[in-house]
Amino acid sequence: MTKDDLTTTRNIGIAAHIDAGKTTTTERILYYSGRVHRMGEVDNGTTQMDWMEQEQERGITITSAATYCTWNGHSINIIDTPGHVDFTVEVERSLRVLDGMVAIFCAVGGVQPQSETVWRQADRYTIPRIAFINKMDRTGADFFHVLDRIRTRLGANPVVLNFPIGAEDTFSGIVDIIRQAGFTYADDEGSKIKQIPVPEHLRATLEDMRATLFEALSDVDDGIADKYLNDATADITEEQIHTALRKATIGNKIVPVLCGSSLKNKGVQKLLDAIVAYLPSPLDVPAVQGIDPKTDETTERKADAGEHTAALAFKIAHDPHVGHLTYIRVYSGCIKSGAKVFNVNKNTKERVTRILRMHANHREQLEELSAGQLGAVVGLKITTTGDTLCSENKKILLENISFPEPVISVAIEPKSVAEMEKMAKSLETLGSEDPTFRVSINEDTGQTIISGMGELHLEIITDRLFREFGVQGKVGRPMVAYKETITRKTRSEGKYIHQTGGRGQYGHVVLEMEPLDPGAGFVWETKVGTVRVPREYWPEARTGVEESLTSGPLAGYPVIDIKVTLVDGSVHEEDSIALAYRIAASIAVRDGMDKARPMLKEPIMNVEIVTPDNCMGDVINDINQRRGRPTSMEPGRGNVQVVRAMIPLSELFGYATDLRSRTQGRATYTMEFAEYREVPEDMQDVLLGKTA
Ligand SMILES: Nc1nc2c(ncn2[C@@H]2O[C@H](COP(=O)(O)OP(=O)(O)OP(=O)(O)O)[C@@H](O)[C@H]2O)c(=O)[nH]1
Ligand SMILES: [Mg+2]
Repeated sequence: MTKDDLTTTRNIGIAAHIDAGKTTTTERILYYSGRVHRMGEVDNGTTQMDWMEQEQERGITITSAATYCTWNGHSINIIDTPGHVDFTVEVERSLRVLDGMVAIFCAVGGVQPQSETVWRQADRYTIPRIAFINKMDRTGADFFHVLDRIRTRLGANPVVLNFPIGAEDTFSGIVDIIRQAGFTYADDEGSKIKQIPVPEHLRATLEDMRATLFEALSDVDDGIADKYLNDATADITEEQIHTALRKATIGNKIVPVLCGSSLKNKGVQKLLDAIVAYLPSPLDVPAVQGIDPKTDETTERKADAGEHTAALAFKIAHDPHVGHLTYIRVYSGCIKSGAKVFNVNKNTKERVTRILRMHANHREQLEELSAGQLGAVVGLKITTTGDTLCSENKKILLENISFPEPVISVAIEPKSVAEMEKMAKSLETLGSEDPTFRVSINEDTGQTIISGMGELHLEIITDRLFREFGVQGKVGRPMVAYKETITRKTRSEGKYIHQTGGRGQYGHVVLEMEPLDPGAGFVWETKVGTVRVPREYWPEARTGVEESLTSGPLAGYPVIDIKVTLVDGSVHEEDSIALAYRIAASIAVRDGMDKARPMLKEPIMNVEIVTPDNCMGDVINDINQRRGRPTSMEPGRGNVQVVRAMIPLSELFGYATDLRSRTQGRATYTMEFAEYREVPEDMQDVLLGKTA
């Protein structure tokens, strides 16, 4: 890829709340760009992007799908992500490797909870973005209300580039602020666009919006600032506006806002124009940073095909035709078909046998992938999600992708003993695709337990297990995935001395354990001299600690939010060996746990309920009954209230049905994981079987 090719490349993600219209918009993008010749519809299961059986049946996206198109001489790689909160990991890993994002909002629903979540994710990765207010044709559509919510709820600086002519069933086109013209659609397909003068009643709005635009651009462009302050905005050229908009968007100073109705084929071409005009190319984003594993120092790689190779594996999938696929983003250098790459995390080389450009579940063979490109490779067997691939003679370790802990589990039982092996193998395959899915064995009952992000997540996994992998078995009822933690700081000692004839085994450590704030996970520190405990045994001690923490003292749940410090220990001149330090550390943990007052922790969910005014009292009472705590209430649009609350997940099973019957089906809710919090003592006793 030449520099010119990179300048005209866009790697973008489409993210939003469930049902906002991401997939529909992507399908329209593919159609208008000439990539496909028939529009796919979510509602009759004919989309290119939602190709999994489960996706087509349910009309929702489950796994992010990559595709590719060209527009105005630019190549656009697009990842369509799912909106359902159970699959948020798909958004996380996509944003990690993309340069820009299109956030889609429903013109009726506005800034819904999951739109806020993906917005915060994009903030974390400082990803420049465009907002597209979709569904302008729906009853209740209100462009300016959503615009206001983007400003207030997301704290963004939205700058309108086009606004609707009409709304709901009179939505007929858009006013382009920059060109100061209206555009309407002469056919249902939205391909024949007609330019019209701006309707008289929208002229004042146009002037307002232009003033806001120039004010925002004045911050990044002195030329525009000058003309704006001197009332000479008529002299500002379209070219100047585009340049300043691009700069401001890439600098994350503003968010361009567009509108349309993807389903009714309006506004999508303008969105494509904006993607090309304002979202960054791989050359516009900062060089990727990583660690040089030799020196532990920060280093970087520029988006340049001539540099040493650096790429990140962000997704594993199993394709029925080509088998194990590893999706990668190449940041620098180039990866060639048939060549070997070095996996830094696994410290080994692997051969890339084929390179593919994916279009949902179709593929096109490529000879190489170079800096700034996304693609899928075949042949990598041990590479997992988050691993760095690079040149062996110039290594770099890119930051891994972080994934949330599963909060819910179910037991699954194969129909017969013969099915057991098949099930275990299939679960392993599913687990390698999905880092938020875990498999474990309950030590007491011998049952296989699968854990994940929510009921839907586990439902899809078991459905795939039965249908795609042909396993026969049954699924238990969902259970909360509890965790354990400690509440008191302790110091404990572990000694492992083993004498058997020849050389003995000696390991000795002293550990300090202390509780951390919710969400902190596991932190390890070493505060010991290398004479007391030689450096080579430190990683062993850590491994021993981590292994012991996978099963807590109360009921065998993983221990979280804990800091363990190696503070002391000793060596034996002849007998000290690595393994003994690992065992000593686990003895110290086991011993320390009991003194550290362990507690159970349970997942707490952020729940947002949209309820009719007159059901509000009932809804709040019910939240309290469920050990929940309302955190805010505000009037929504129409006669509804938006109630936010934090409620333990264990109290939310069956909530959908309950809420429906309480409000005659008029309230809706969404929830997402907030944090793990200690279980009240009396409940804990019940859970641990201490009281009847
Ligand atoms: N009225 C109207 N409906 C739309 C529009 N865009 C999409 N829809 C409908 O909204 C529903 C959801 O559309 P999708 O494109 O699947 O939404 P999504 O954001 O991909 O949903 P998830 O991937 O499941 O999060 C479907 O029934 C679409 O037909 C629109 O512009 N107007
Ligand atoms: Mg979708």
